Amino acid sequence: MKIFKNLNFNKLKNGLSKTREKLVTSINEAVSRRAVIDEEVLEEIEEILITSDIGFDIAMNIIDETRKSLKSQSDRSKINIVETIKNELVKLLDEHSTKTSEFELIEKHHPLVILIIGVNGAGKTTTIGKLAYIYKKAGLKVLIGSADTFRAAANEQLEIWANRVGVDIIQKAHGADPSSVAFDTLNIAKKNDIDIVLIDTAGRLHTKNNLMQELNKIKKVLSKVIDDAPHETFLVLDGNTGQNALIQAKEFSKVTDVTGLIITKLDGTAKGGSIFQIIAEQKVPVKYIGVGEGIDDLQNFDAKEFVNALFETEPE
Ligand SMILES: Nc1nc2c(ncn2[C@@H]2O[C@H](COP(=O)(O)OP(=O)(O)OP(=O)(O)O)[C@@H](O)[C@H]2O)c(=O)[nH]1
Ligand SMILES: [Mg+2]
Repeated sequence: MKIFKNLNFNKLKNGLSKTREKLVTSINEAVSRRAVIDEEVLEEIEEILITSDIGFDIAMNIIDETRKSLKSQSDRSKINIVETIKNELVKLLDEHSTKTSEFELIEKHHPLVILIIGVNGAGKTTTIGKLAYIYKKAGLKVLIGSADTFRAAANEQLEIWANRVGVDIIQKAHGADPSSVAFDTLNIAKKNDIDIVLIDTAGRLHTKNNLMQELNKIKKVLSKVIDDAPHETFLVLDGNTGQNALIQAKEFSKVTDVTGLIITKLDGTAKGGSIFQIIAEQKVPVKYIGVGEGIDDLQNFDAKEFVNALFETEPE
């Protein structure tokens, strides 16, 4: 199976413009203001990193590593210090990345079942539409299960996406048991030789406890139909919420085994730096990032491409 990557460098670059303004522009200014790169510059950059949602510990760590790295190099040029910081950022993002894509996983699991979770408004439903588009474009047979039976308009919204992409959707009436939608979806997927199943879930129920219990129930039901399903549980986080996204990630991973993260709405925010903190704390790979509302605005996450796009360096 050919591994398919949805990655458009210019789109990524444009999507990250607000974060760039806050982070990279300040770093570049700090560097170009000085004739020599000394400790004072490093401290200034450290401060920029701390105030850019990257988080205190990570900022300190990056500057420490940069300091070390610069000591062992004779080149103390301005370009070199920015390159060193970029390398440290890539290292951090790469530390918990997985190299296995869904396209490899479907060789093992057929259908591959992906559960999409996250708080209300994070971008779950939109992301499912975009994922379905990516998978369909790659030639896979996709089925969507609409297990958000709580929000009145949820079915309709997901149906619009399914129609746009041209994939089938399984849904039940508003208020139906979400687990029964999940159950039906997997059975239908098995019968119809589906490659990938995407299950949408509610972001809000009556109480938070309810939501977590419901997710576990859905998982249990999925595993009744296919032993090891769900094979992936992607947590969708709104990149706009910065620190709040971190808290959500902690809450969800306490009760469920999150296998991948999807960070949405990076196009509308200057808080994109929080992605570094989320990865460092969660130790879970970021699979995709959302850089717009359009069908083609979900990008594969690649540490190097991300940092290059942030710093506007064209890829080699
Ligand atoms: N700009 C931008 N908007 C996005 C992105 N992803 C999602 N959105 C928007 O965020 C809003 C909420 O998205 P939904 O997909 O409905 O979120 P949800 O998690 O399914 O929400 P609930 O069903 O209420 O739990 C919509 O208006 C989307 O268009 C993104 O990457 N960029
Ligand atoms: Mg939704």
